[in-house]
Amino acid sequence: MARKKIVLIGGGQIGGIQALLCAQKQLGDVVVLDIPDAEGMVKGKTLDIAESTAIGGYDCNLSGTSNYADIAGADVVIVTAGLPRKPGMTRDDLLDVNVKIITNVAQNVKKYAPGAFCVIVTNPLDSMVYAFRKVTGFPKNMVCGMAGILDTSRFRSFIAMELNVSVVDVAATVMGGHGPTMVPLPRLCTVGGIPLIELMSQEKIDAISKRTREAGTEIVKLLGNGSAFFSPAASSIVMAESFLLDKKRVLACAAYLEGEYGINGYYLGVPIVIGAGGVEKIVEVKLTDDEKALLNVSLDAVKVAVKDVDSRI
Ligand code: A3D
Repeated sequence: MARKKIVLIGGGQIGGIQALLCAQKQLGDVVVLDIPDAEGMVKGKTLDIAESTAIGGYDCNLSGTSNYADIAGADVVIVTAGLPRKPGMTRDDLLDVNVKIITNVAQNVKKYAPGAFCVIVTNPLDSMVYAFRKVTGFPKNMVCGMAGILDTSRFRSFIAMELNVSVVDVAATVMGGHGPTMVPLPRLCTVGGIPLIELMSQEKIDAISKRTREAGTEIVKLLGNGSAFFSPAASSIVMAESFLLDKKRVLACAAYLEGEYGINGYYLGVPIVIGAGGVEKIVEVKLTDDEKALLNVSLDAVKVAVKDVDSRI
């Protein structure tokens, strides 16, 4: 069987780690595409990773390019092209610049890799994945956004740290838009099969939910220049892996909703199943009235950004 082809559009902080993870997991051959000014940078990064494969014993060809013809035949396209946040910025502050970048990327992916499973990572996430799909017109099962896996991973990590238990045993989901209105769902969280609410005080749970909502900003402040990249890279590669290996993982991602959760025509973070068919299923959880209200607040925030996108493309 021929190797799969994974295309990473944007070879910056996240793109570089994604390329390394693809090689280490031997998911397929990797092409990293960036703007012409950054072509040397992506050629250098991919060559550097290629020179590490002998040490790890990973069979993977890697290349860097600024030529979209090189993405032809991609099985997976992951997009991080765009600006990241700086301290003091919200994700929505990026919309103006990033919507232009996503439009350009989407036009080229449509032309050169129309059969790919596309994962968008560029912020503001929920409106950028919407923009990408609007420009490409790709089927909804082939375009989704990475955010919920990261938000859920942050939530799970904080719970594991607090309880001093293995993070592997913490199962959870965070829904909604990727921003301060995201919706951690402690009611659905379990630790080794035991409901979290039986193991932790409500105050602690509230504090961890708040830290989760602000986790991206916490990293932006600490780094001082740019935003999180290790965990976003790992989160997006999980999605590619589930597609390429038909794992059918249940993962919180931004999916296009057409009636699910009473929402129509927007991308929002919900649990989905990713397999060889792309987004194979949207899992509908029965939410309490309070949880539904929080999800709707989050949707309202996404709607504002989507309206902005619609006025531009
Ligand atoms: P950075 O290191 O700046 O890399 C972005 C790369 O995109 C750079 O190498 C640019 O040269 C490249 N680029 C810019 N314009 C184009 C274009 N038109 N075509 C191709 N490449 C282009 O940023 P990063 O890797 O840290 O972050 C990338 C994006 O991911 C940003 O928008 C972040 O806000 C976003 N992000 C999202 C999450 C989510 O959870 C959704 C988390 C962290 C970062």
